[in-house]
Amino acid sequence: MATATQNKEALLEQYRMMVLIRVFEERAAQLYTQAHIGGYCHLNIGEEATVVGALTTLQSNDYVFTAYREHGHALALGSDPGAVMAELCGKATGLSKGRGGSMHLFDLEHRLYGGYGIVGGHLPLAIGAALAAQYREEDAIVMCLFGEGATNIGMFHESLNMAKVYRLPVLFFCVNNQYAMGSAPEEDSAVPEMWMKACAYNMPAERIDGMDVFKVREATQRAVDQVRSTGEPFFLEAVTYRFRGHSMADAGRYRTQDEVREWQQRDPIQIFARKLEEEGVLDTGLRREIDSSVEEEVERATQFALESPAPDVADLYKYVYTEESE
Ligand SMILES: Cc1ncc(C[n+]2csc(CCOP(=O)(O)OP(=O)(O)O)c2C)c(N)n1
Repeated sequence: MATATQNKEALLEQYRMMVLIRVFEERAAQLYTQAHIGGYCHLNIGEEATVVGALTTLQSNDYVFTAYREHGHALALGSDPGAVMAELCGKATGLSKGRGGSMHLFDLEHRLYGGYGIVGGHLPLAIGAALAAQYREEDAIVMCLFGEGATNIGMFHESLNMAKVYRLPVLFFCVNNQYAMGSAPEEDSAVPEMWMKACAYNMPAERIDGMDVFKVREATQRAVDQVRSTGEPFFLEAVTYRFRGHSMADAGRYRTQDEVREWQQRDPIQIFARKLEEEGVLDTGLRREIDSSVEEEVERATQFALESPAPDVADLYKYVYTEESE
C-alpha cells in the first residue's frame, strides 16, 4: 500500500497543501490580470507534487533555496498565505515587506532563503549555506531547487563541482518541467536527462516521476537521509509539467494544446486524491470539506493583501544595506 508508511493526518495535510498551492495560484493569476500584481509572476500549477513531496521530507533546521517559481514552496514551508499574497501585490505586509514581489519571497522563520530571479544564480548561495552548516557542525542540510534550464548555466557546474570537492550536505533538486521559457531540453541541453550531468561530478543521482507525490516523497526522503548521514551532495531530477505559461505573459506557441491536455490527464492532485480514496484515507465528503476550507483560506489571504498598505515612500532606502534591516 502506498500510504502504509505515513499516518493519515500527514497524508491529508499533504493533500490540503497541494490544493492550497493550486487555489492560491489560480487566485494569484486572477489578481495579475486585474493589475493587483505587477512585474513577473510564475506559477507552480502542475508541479505541486514536486513542491510538497520534496519539502515535507525536511527538518525544521534545514535550509531551502529556490528560483522564482516559489509561491508554493513558501506555502509548503509554512509561510502565512496572507503575507505571501501581500508580497505578490507589493504590499508592506508582504513576506519581503513588498520589496521583492513574486520572484523574491524570503522567510527566515521558515528557512526559506529565497526566491531568486537570476537563473542558476542561487546555486552558489546554496552551497555557501551548506559550507557554513558544515563549518558550524550543524545537523542541517540544504535543499536547492532549480529548473532544468538552470543546468545549462555555468554556475550550476561550478556549484556541483565545489559541493563534491568540499563534500557539502546539499540536495540538488532539479524540477524538470520540460521547458525553459520556450525551449525544450532537446533544443538547449547536450544531454536529454538532467541527472546525467551530476555523474560528471561523481555525484549519486536519480530521475523520478514528479507527478506522483508518493514517489517524490519516497525518493527525496532517501536522498535527504543520505545527504544528512554522509554529509555529501546528492542530485534528484523530478520530471513534471507546468500546466500554465512560463509566466503570466506567455503565448505558449512552443507546445501544442494536445500536449498540454495529455499532461493534464496526469494532474498530480487528482492522482494523489484517487490513491487516497482507493486506500480509504479520503472520501468525497472529506475532500469537499478540505477543498472549501482552502478556498476560504485563500480568500482571507487575498482580502488581507488587497487591504494592506503599500510600503511608505519615506522608507524607500530602508533595507538596502544589512544594518538597516530589522
Ligand atoms: C541568467 C539568466 N538568463 C536568462 C534569464 C531569463 N529567463 C528567465 S526564466 C528562464 C528559463 C529558466 O527555465 P528553468 O530553469 O527550466 O525554470 P522554469 O522556468 O522552467 O521553472 C530564462 C531563460 C534569467 N532570468 N537569468
